[in-house]
Amino acid sequence: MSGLGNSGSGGRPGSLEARRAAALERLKQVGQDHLLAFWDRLDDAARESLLAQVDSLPLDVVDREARAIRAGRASADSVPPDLAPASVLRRGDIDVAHWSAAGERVIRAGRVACFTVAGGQGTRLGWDGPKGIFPSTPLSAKPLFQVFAEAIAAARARYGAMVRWYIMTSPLNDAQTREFFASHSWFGLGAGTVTLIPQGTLPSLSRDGRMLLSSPSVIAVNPDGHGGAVRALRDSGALEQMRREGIDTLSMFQVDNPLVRVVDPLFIGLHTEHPASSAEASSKVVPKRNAAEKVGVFCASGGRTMVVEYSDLPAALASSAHADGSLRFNAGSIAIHAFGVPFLERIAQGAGALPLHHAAKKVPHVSVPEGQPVEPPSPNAVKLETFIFDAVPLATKALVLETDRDEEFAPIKNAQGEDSPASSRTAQLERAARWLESRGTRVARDASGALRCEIEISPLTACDAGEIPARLIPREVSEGQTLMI
Ligand code: UD2
Repeated sequence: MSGLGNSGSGGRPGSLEARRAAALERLKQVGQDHLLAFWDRLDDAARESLLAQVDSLPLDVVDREARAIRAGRASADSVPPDLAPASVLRRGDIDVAHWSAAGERVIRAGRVACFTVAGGQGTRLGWDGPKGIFPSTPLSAKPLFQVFAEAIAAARARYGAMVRWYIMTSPLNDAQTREFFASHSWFGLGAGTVTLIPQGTLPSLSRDGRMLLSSPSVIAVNPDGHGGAVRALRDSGALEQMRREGIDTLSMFQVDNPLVRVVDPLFIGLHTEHPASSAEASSKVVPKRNAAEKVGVFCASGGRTMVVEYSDLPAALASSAHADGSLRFNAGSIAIHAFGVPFLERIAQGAGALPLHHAAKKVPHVSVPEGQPVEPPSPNAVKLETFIFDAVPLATKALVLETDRDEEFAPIKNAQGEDSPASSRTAQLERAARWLESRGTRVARDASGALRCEIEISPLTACDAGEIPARLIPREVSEGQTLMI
C-alpha cells in the first residue's frame, strides 16, 4: 500500500491524506490496517466515505471481540455454573383485577409508549422486505404493522391518552418501512406520534478476527442486534422525549407476533407497582412447547434473573426434567417486555453494557490484497450483536409473568411448519372463536373440535374477549361462514 500522495509526512492537517495517515495509525494499533488496502484505487469521494466509516468504528470493542474470536471464546455465549430456573409469577398467584386497574391508571396518565423491534431481515421467512409489511391476519391479510397500529389506536381511544409508538428499523429496511407508513398515512395515528429509529451496525469479523470489506471502500457490517435499541433510543432523542413527556414505561414487542397485547394493563400494572418488580425490566413467558423450541429461557444466577438464548442453553439443561416429565427450564421468552425509561437511560449511559454475542454468518467480501470478490459457500465470518433481553439482569428486580400462549403468542418466523404464516393463522382464528364463545356465541366446530368457520376480530374492535361490544356478538357463526368484526 502506498498512496501518501503529495505529503511524505501525512499531508496538511485536516487534508484527506493527513486523515488517512491518522486512521491508518489507529487501525495498525489493532491489527486492522488492511481496511485501507485499496486506498490508491479509490476516488476522493470513496476515500471520504471509507474514512468516515473507519471513524465510526468502535475500535476498542472490535479489538476485544477479535481477540476473543482468535482465542476461540465468545464473551457472552457461555452460561454460569449456578444456572437455575427463574421464579415466575402466574395468574393464579395474583389479583388480576387489582393489577389491571393499576395498569389502566398508568396508561390513562399517558405514561406508556410502545416499542417494536423491527430491524431484522426476515431471512427464514423468505420475505423480501420489512417483516412488518407481511400480510398476517387470516381474512383481511393486514400487514403486521397495521395490526399493531390498530391496537395502539384502540388503546388511545379506550384510555383517552396518547400512546406513542417507536419502531426500530435497520439501515437495511428503514427507507422501505418509512415509505410503507407514509403511503398508509401512518394508519391514522399521526405521523408525529410514530417514530422510526434506525439501529446501528457493527462490523462483521473473519474467523481470524479481521474486519471484512464488502467492496474496496465499504466495510462489511451487520445490524447490531435488538440490543442496539438502547443506543438507538438514546441517540435518536427518544428517551429524552419520553422523559420530557412523562412517559416512564415502554411496552416492547417484536415485529413478528400478531397476537401480542401491545398495551396490556395487567402487565403494566404488575411492572410498575408489584413488589416483585423494580419497574425496570419485566417480561412475559410461556411454558415451552418442548425442549427444542427456539425461544430463550428465563433463568436465575447469582440472585439475578437472566435470559439464556436457546442456542446457548446446553442440551442437557434444555432437556432436564422434573419427576413428572415437565421441563425444568420451561419459562420460554416470547420477547415481550416492559422497560422503565429511567432504567434504559441508566443502561444507555454505560456504553457497551450489553454483552456482545457471536453468530456464524456468510459474509461476501473482497479478498485483501487481491481485491477478488469472495462468495462464501458456508459461514466464514462472525456477526457481533447485542440482545435487549441482556438488560434483564441489570434490573434490581425483574418480574417474569407467565401467560397463555394461545392468547398472546403466534409468531410468523418460518415459511412453513411451526411459527409460520399457516400456524399463526390457525392460532388467530382459534383465539377469535374462543373470544366469541366465551361471550356466548355458538361457533361451528367438527366432532374433533376443529373450527368449521373463520373469524377475524380487529384490534379496533377488541383487544381481549371482554372488550367486544355486545352489539357485535352474534348468536352463532355457522359452518362455512366467515365473519370479520
Ligand atoms: C427471538 C428471541 C428468542 C425468543 C423468540 C420469540 C432473540 C435473539 N431471540 O428469536 O429467545 O424470545 O424471539 O419469538 O431475540 N431484530 C432487530 N434488529 C436486529 C435483529 C433482530 O430489530 O438486529 C428484531 C427482529 O426484527 C425481530 C426480533 O428482533 O422483531 C427477533 O429477531 P429474530 O427473528 O432474530 O429472533 P428469533 O425469532 O430467532
